[in-house]
Formats: sequence, C-alpha cells, structure tokens
Amino acid sequence: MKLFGHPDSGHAFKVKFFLQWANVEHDYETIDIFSPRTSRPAEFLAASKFCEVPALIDNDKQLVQSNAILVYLAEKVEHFDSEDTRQRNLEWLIWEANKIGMCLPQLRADKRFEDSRLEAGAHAWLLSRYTHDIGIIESELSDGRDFILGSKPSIADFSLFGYLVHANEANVTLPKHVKYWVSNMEELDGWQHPYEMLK
Ligand SMILES: N[C@@H](CCC(=O)N[C@@H](CS)C(=O)NCC(=O)O)C(=O)O
Repeated sequence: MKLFGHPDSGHAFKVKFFLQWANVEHDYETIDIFSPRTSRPAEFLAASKFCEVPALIDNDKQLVQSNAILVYLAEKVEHFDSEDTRQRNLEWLIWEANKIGMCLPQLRADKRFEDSRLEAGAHAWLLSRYTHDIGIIESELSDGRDFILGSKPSIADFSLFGYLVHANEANVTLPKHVKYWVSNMEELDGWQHPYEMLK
C-alpha cells in the first residue's frame, strides 16, 4: 500500500494518522501540491483521478477522496463492529466534508498562504459557518465522551481531526469539550504532528 500526501494537507493527514493508528503497513510519498499539476510524478498522476492528495494505491486499486479512503481502510481492517456503527460513521464523514471541511481549511489557508487571502465578507461568512459547525461538535461531545461516537476512536474522529488539528493556524477557538477530544486524539498510538507525519 502506498499513500501520497503533503504536510499541509489535512485531508492527507486524516488518512495517514488512521493508517498509523491502525498499524497498517504502508509506504508514503510527499507530492509537491504547489507544483504545476502536469509536473507531478507519473505514479501519482496515474493514481490520483483528480490530481489531489491524498491518493492511495493498494495493489491494483487506486483510491482518492480522504473520507472515501477512510471507509475503504475501515472495511479492510474490520474497523466497524456493526452495520449501525458503519452508518453512524458515514453520517459524520459526509457531514465533515460538507461542513467543517468547507470552512476551517479555507480559514486556515487565509492565514497561512499569501495567495489564499479572503475578502472580509467571505472571511466573516466562513467564520460564522465554523462557529455553527464547531457548536454541533461541542454539543455532541458535551456528555463528556472521549470520542465522537463513544469511548473508542473511529474513522469519524480521524476525519474531523484532519483540519481541527490546525485550528490554531486558522485563528479560531476550540470549545471545552472539543479541546478534551483533541487531547484524546493526540494520545492515540501513531500520533505525530502533521508537519512531522507527512514530511
Ligand atoms: N475532497 C478531497 C480534497 C483533496 C484536496 O483538496 N487536496 C488538496 C490538498 S488539501 C490538493 O491536493 N491540492 C493540490 C491541487 O489541487 O493541485 C479529499 O477529501 O481528499
């Protein structure tokens, strides 16, 4: 198995962290996502339908889209203990892609990359979306549970953590229960900061 990623990609981070946590043997290669798309390595271009990271090769299979890759890996390592658990995970994965994944990466890019600066109105709109979305996660965790679906980590946690790990770079605050959840994620086997993990 081989994963392509980049240290700045929260999408790649969620997959790499799951692979490390689940102890799945894999190779890893950094792709320069700031380079022209056509100049990227041929093996990556062949594997990545949308020319984005993450992309995963597993024997003859080529997999893209971080949350779809997480589902693939979860099934491969028999991570779901029931059909119901699988369904609850899918709900969070789709929510993440549409909600927190559609405001936090952009808020972070605004602070981190010169060419991703947002106009004030766009920034305010994304921040209001973030405030709403983080409120949903906080409310879900408010019973003091360790992970989003209970006492055990699941791919939903890895997905949500993809960009929440970079909340400080986006200059946004994390509420109390989310902070506790972050500390639990950082105690999992295989944890490394994304800049270290994906270099
Ligand atoms: N929806 C995709 C997003 C992937 C994505 O946006 N990848 C970015 C890095 S975070 C990328 O490869 N950008 C370089 C490019 O598009 O050329 C996923 O969940 O995997």
